[in-house]
Amino acid sequence: MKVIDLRSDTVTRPSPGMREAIFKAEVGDDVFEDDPTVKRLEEMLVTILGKEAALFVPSGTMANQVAINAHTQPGDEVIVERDCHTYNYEVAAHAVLSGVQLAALQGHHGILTAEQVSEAIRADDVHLPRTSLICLENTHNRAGGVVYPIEEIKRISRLAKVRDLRMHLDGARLFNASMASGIPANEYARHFDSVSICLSKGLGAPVGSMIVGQRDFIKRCRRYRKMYGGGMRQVGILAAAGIYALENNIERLSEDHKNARLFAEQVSRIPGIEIDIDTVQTNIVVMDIAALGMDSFQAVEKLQENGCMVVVFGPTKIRAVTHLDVDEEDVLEAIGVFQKTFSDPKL
Ligand code: TLP
Repeated sequence: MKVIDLRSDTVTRPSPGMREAIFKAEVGDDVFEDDPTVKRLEEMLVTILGKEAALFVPSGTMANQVAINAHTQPGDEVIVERDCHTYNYEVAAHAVLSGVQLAALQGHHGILTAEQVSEAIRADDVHLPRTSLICLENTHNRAGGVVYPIEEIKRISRLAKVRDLRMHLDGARLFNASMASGIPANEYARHFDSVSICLSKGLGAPVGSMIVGQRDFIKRCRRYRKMYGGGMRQVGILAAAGIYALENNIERLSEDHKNARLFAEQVSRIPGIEIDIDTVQTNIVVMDIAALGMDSFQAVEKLQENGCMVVVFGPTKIRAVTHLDVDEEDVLEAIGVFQKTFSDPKL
């Protein structure tokens, strides 16, 4: 039986063109900084995002964690949104590896306002942790792929400058935000000291994330990457996939967005499934299935039996993500699986 895999945009497999680029990659030892393909990828990101330097790392989690460490001192506090990836899905690495605590503020659809951030900045007092960093996420995964409004980013960034705080962007899906809003990725990046992006999500590379920022910051990141075991050797074979992804797979993200919209519009018509259509701005669809009278684990299991894989996203929430290995026909099939699974009165 064919199974449509909508668990994440991380599930894509390298295309023949990407595999050819991997096959042909020139390599060197990247810990000695002499892998020419890694250098080329890093230079590409520097140009695309308009920063001084870039670093190739194995994962989005490592990118965020290395950046947090390079921006902070142990005992600092980092302002984040409650539903962000760093707070929820990075195994509390910030606490273990950087010795910082997070001030996790509740946003609206993952978006914090400058006023909320301002209120959370600690006063200079002997009892209190020192606020040193603000991390935002664009697009916001748990909120359903929501694009961070650029005006709010500008307001928060102005506040950060006045209060002498650093700004990091978890831009795992920054190119999705850019394609959806029409705002160039470097226009988002401009307002942050550092940005992480993932090559292995919607862009379709098998492995890899990048951090960009100022030269001295990236130098510190390079040390933490090594410390975390992320110094890689002939990794040009993976960087080649990243270059291919940047050259070929950014523009097409809008197809994923169209497919997510189609999926959300049809699936939201199924009685018992709630989707906040306003949040479906990119390639992620979060569904609340409380009214179906089953928990999300049961729902995911039944969907898989019928031919569609999605993930549990909370006790009554499930998530579907469109990506470059599913086309409109697959999405129509997935909609059919949902209709069949949840319209059965004997559920
Ligand atoms: N997200 C994964 C899961 O971990 C939830 C997914 O399937 O969406 N930032 C954001 C916003 C992310 O969504 C993710 C991965 C990461 C960072 C971490 O990237 P990796 O998986 O490469 O460590």
